[in-house]
Amino acid sequence: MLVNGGFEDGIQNWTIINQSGLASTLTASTDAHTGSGAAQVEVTVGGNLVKINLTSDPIMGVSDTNQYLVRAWMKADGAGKLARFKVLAYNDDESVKKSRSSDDFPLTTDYKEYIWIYNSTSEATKKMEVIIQCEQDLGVYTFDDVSIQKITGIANGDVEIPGLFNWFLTVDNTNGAAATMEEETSSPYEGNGSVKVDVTAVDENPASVDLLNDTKFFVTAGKSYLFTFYAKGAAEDSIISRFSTFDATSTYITAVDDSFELNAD
Ligand SMILES: [Ca+2]
Ligand SMILES: [Ca+2]
Repeated sequence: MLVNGGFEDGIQNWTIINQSGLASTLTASTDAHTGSGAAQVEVTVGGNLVKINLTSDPIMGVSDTNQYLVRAWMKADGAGKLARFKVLAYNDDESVKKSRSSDDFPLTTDYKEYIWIYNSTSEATKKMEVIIQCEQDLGVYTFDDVSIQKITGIANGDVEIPGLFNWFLTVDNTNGAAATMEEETSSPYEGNGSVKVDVTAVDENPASVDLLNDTKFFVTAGKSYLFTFYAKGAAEDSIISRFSTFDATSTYITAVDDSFELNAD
């Protein structure tokens, strides 16, 4: 969705906006993560994290409410210097409809990928911008491979985004159930990641330990939806899958359950 997010065309399609007396310069760099181009911002008057904005060209035709995955490879000339993501969504009359920001990321002096899920939960918007803010400290910040993509279906269903984004474990320990969740990289079905649930105490209720993906998307009554996953476990372990639906006010409507016996593969 972003044009020139990899900075292979220099700094085309990107603008640096300095506010309130702060100062920085944006230049093309060859210190790339991939390809041969990156973007470098040198902050010469800093002191406020939100006043210098590396801003993308507007993304037009964004017409629905969704979740978006924002990612970038970033580094700084000193460890601990901060950067964060921001998305601005606009009304038709160009006024800002919604502004949302990620947590602050302390950067390192080597390239590392930073990831944020932007929830476009407001009404539909026609235009939005992706911004990187990086101006608390003076110095040089380098960026490459900035992207934003709409999450369709179940977000992070393949568990390839590091950090178990979108996955939650809920444990009802009223009758003694206990379990933990962790990222498992040693034996994924595909790729590099999977999610492992370690049930350490059981009760008689299969709903006491729930592995939950929090993606919300629109479904249409009367249509069929295919819900698939890969799972393994110890002998005689069994699981129940559940696909839940809610109305527009997040009130629970119904759920479809299925049960499966697992094996070790
Ligand atoms: Ca590049
Ligand atoms: Ca995987």
